Amino acid sequence: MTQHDAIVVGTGFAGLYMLHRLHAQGLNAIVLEQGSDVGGTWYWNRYPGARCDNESLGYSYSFLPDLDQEWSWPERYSEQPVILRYLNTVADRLDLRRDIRFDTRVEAARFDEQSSTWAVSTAQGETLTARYLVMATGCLSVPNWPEIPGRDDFDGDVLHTALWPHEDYDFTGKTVAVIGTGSTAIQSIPKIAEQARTLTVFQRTANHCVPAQNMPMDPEVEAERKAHYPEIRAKSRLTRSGDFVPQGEVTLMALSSDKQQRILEDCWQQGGFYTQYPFNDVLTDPNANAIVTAFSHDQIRKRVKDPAVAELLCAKDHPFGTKRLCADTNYFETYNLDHVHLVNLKSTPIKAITASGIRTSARDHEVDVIVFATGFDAMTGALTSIDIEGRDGLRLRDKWAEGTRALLGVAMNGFPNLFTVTGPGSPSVMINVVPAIEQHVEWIDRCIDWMEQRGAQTIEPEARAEDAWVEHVNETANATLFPQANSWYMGANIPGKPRMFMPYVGGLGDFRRRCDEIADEGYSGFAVT
Ligand code: N01
Repeated sequence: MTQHDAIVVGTGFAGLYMLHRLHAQGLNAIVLEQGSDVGGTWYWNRYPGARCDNESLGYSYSFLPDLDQEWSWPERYSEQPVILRYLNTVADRLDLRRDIRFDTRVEAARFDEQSSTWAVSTAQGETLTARYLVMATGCLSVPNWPEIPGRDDFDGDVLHTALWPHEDYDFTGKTVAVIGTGSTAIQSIPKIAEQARTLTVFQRTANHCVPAQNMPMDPEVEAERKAHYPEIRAKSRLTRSGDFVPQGEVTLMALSSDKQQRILEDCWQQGGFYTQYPFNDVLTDPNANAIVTAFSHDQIRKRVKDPAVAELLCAKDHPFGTKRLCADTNYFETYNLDHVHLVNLKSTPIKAITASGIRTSARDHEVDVIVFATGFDAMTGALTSIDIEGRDGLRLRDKWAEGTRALLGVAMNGFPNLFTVTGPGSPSVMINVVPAIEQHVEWIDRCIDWMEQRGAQTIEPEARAEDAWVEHVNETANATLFPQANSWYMGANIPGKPRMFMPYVGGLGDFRRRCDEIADEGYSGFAVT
C-alpha cells in the first residue's frame, strides 16, 4: 500500500491546478487519471465541431501571467484540440506529469477512522492511501447511454460524443443517425452533415440556442486583453459569471418594446452567452423570458426554410436559458440541406434499435452509424460511480439517494478530509467553469494548509451547516425559473435520479466571499479534530 499526503482524482483543469497547489505546499501528492493523458473533458470529447462556447480569452487559468502573454488563441471560441494543447502545455510547464498516474481508474475509496486516512482502490488492483482525497472528477464526465431496447443489436458503428475515437472518424458516404439535440449535437450536426450521405437527427426536445458568432481572434482584442489581463482577471473573480462582460444591467421589462427588440438584436449580433448576461430579469420573470423566447423563435424561423421544421426546432417546453443554453454555428441552416432530416421523437418515439438502424413508432430508419449525443450523468455521476464510503460505513450514493447534500459544494458531512471540486451546491456549471474550479481549488488548498499548520487530523462539515447551505441553494434556485426545466441541472435526464436543482445560482462573486469568510472564521460550520 502506497501512502501519500493527498490523492487527487482527475487531470482536467481542476486536477492539474490542485496538484500544482499541493506541490507548492510541499505535500506528497499523486493524481490518478483514467485517461491516457491529461485534459479531462477535453481529452474525451473529441467529436467533430467540439469547441468551448465560453470565449477563449476567459477560458484559461488566471495564475499563469507569462503563459497569458505567450499563448495565442486562434479563434473567439477555441476548438477542443487547442484547449487540449493548452492543458498539455500547462502540465509540462509546471512539471506535473511526474505525479500523475494515467490509465488508472478509481473504483472505490474508503475512510479508515483509526488512521484518519482514505484508502483508494483502482481497477488496476492497487490500493493507495492518503490523508486528503480531492475528487477533481468534473461535472460532465460520465456519458449517458440511454436504455433503448436492442442497443447492442445494431450491426453498424455506434459512437458516443463523450467517448469519441482518437483517430478521425470519416462519415463520407455514410447514412448517419444522431440522437440528441443538446449543446454537443448542435456543435457536431453541421460538421457531420458536411461529410454524411444522409443525416437524420432524432430530437426529443428542442433546445434554446443563440448564435455563437465565432470568428478568428481579432488581434486588437487580443492585444488589449493581454495589456490588461491582470486587472480583468481580478475583476472576473468577483463577477457573477466569472467572465468579464457586462452583466445584469438591463431590466428587460422596464424597456419599451422597440428598445427590447434593439437590445435583443444587438445580443444576437454579439452572439454567445452575452445574450444572457445583460438582463437581470430573464431568468426570474416569466414575462421577460417570454419576450426573449419569442425573439429567438423568430430568428429560427428566418434561418430555416421549411416552416414545419422551423417550428419543431423552436424550444417551447421550458423557459429560455433554463436548460444549458446552446451556441450554434450553422446549426439551423443545416436543416435546409436536402440530405438532412429531422425526426420528432415527441410524436414518433424511438421503440428500438435494430440490426439495421432505429425503429420509431412510425417507421424504420436504416443507417450505417448511430451517434449518441445524449449527454452525461451530470454533477453526481462521476462521484456516485465510485464506491465512496465515509465514516460509520456511510456511502455517498446512499447519502445522495434523495438528492445531493454538501457544504459549499466542496465537502460532505460524514466524509472527513474528502473534497469535491465544483461539486453540487457550488456555482460550477452555472458560470465559466475555469474560474469556478480555481476558486474551489484555492479554497481546498488553503484549508489543507491550515490543517497542516495546526497539525489537525480531520475536517468535515457539521450537519447543521450543511443543511443550511442546501436550503440556501434550493431557495436561491427556487427564486428563478430554472426548476421549471427537465434539465440535467435537475437530474431530470437520468431515469430514477432524484429531481433537485444541483448547482448554485447565486453567482461566483458572492459565493467566493462566503467561502472566504468561512475560512477566515477558522472554518466555521466545519468540525475539526
Ligand atoms: O448533453 P445534453 P450534451 N432518446 O444532456 C437527448 C456541456 N457542453 O452532451 O432534452 C432521445 O445537453 C436529450 O433529449 P432531452 C454543456 O454544459 C459544453 O449535448 O432529454 N433523446 C438531449 O437532446 C452541455 O449542456 C460544451 O429530451 C435523448 C440530448 O440527448 C453539457 O455539456 C459543448 C435520450 C442530450 O443533451 C451536455 O451537453 C458541448 C433518449 N433516450 C457540451 N436521452 C462547450 O462548449 C437523451 N436524449 C464547453
